[in-house]
Amino acid sequence: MSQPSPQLQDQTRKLRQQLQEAAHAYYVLDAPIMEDEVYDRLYRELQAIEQEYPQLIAPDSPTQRVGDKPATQFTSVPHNIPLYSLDNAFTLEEFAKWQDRWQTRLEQPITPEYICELKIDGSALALTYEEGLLVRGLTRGDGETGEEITPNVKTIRSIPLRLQGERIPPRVEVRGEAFLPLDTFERLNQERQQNQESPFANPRNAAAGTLRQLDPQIVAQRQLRFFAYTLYCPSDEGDRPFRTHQDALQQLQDFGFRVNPHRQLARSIEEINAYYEQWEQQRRDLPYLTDGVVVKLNDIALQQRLGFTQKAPRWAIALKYPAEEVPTTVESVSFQVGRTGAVTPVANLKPIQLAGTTVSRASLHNGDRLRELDLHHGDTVVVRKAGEIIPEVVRVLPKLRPEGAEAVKMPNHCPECQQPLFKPQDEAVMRCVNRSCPAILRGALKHWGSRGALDIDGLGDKLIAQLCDRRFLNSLADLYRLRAEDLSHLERLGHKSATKLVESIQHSKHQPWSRVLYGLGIRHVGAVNAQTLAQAFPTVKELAQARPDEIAEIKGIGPEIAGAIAEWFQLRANQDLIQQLQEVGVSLESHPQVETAPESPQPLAGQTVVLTGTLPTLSRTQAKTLIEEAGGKVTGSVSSKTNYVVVGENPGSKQAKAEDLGIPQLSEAQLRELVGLSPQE
Ligand code: 0OW
Repeated sequence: MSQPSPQLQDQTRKLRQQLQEAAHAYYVLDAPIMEDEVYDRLYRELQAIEQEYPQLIAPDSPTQRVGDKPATQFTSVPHNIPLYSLDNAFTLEEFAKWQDRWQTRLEQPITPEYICELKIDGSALALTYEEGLLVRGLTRGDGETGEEITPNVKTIRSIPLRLQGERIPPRVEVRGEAFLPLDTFERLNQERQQNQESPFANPRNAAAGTLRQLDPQIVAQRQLRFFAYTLYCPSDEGDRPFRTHQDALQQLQDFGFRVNPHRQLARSIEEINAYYEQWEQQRRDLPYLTDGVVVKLNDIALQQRLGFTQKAPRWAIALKYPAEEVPTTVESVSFQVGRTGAVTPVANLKPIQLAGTTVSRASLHNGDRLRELDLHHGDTVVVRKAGEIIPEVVRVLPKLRPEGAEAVKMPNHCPECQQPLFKPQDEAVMRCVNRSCPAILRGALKHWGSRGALDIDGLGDKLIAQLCDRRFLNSLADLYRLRAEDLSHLERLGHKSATKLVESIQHSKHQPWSRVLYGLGIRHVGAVNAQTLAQAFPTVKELAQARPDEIAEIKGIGPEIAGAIAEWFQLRANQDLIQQLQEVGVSLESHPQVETAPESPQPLAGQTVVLTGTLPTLSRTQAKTLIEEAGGKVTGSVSSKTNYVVVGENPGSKQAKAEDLGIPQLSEAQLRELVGLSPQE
């Protein structure tokens, strides 16, 4: 390896210094000192030198932030110092009680000095620095152990790779909140929806999900940010060598961390309340989500005297903002028909701002809910979004009902095909059962072409709607009769893309039998069950002729699913469909050499989910099936390995554990969203 000259070594050090200062100014101080293109040019210059002289690469070089190989998994590591959660107060009375609690632990009452901070709604991180260098980053996990995600943490520009300043202690532990700015969150969800991936429910889930990405390149694209709020400098004399929390925050800033600038001292409940109320409004202008304020005793010695309960410090409390509930009027109610024919009422609202997003529609779930609410046309309703992506109507304000308003009723006939609707006795949903209903056909085509099924590139929603509206398609089989010349005059589809689409459709004839089976959209037969069934019944004939009890014997397929499958094959319309698909050359049997697992990552691949409480429409079996079909695993207890907790009515202690561990919670509707089902399929 050729040796770099002393001049080159000096130039490289200066270049690195310049880039670090520019990045610090941009990502930590929010005060750029260099144009992006100048930064990029200097960055490439440094990259070129490091490529030629690898011995000049320093661990804190900006080029070392994004690793190139994805991890295969994360290891759980015990925290050097546990990460605590925070007790919550929702009213000033509760805050006063908290204050009394810690006051009574002291020999005599003191006049406290508090420090107030915004409570960032993100995902907590624990960082370890040795000799000033970032050596480890852990997720919060259960507070005792976290997952080691150092390569991902290094991609977060507002986290210094090396501590700045003089007299750096040998060991430094930093805690803070990683978060996604709201505009990044919105953009990310738009991308996900375009790629037919389920949107993140909220910025907190998005941050937690991003931090647990195996590939640091993906994490780097997400542009996570970080606010530090706790500093330990472990040494023989203890680990908090500063008198107040305010000094600690200043020291964090001097080390090069981003610390939330809206912190403020307070000496009375009135001052705390003023801060709480000020930010209840002002936080809407912030580029990140907050869900409350954190009030801490400023004096470190007092913090150490008071110590911790089993899960939280006695010297800090979170004053939470109520889940966002905003009134608005229902301008109209539309009835959506999903792929399975389920009819879902949706309220079209006068647009409102809700938890950082504009909301103009809210799901009314089903007919039972509609009757419960006793919704009338033009009603004023309260809409809530306590962290869910799907806002929901919480209650109606009947006193504001317009004179003579009509109650909103579920239609008796399908709004799409006018056929009568059915309400299966054990279900809350109304269903259209007309197989050639345009909505069902559109849903069936969308599902058939989706990534986990026949994976037909270019068969998007708009094109499907056009093809159905113009009667090009009356069944799935018609897809295989399409010719490029039929399509090229459709808007937004030139001859080239029409040819490509037809090729992609024709190619899909040879997809594995398990994908075809999944693509048929039989209730409860998702990608996982389709794999199992395709192995047990290698041809459609064998599956169609199998008795329910034979199907039920297959591992992982219960009697409920077996019944749904047998019923599906008994329907005349489905037998015709199978025959038509065979006529147009779609293979409905296993080809051993191509049988592969669905490449497209299933929405819950590798994720562990816990169910708690009674879900509005899904039984435990159904919910379990839904999760397993999406590649997830259902377990009985919440731990740091749990990725999601699905919360129904009267949830047990599992929900509290999830809160403690900062594990994202899902409503049933949200679970459906995550696995790509419409709210009522
Ligand atoms: N989310 C926050 C925040 C904060 C810690 C210190 C000891 C216990 C809590 O903005 N500003 N300050 C703290 O202080 N914690 C915060 O978030 C915590 C992390 C885990 C649960 C809460 O989200």
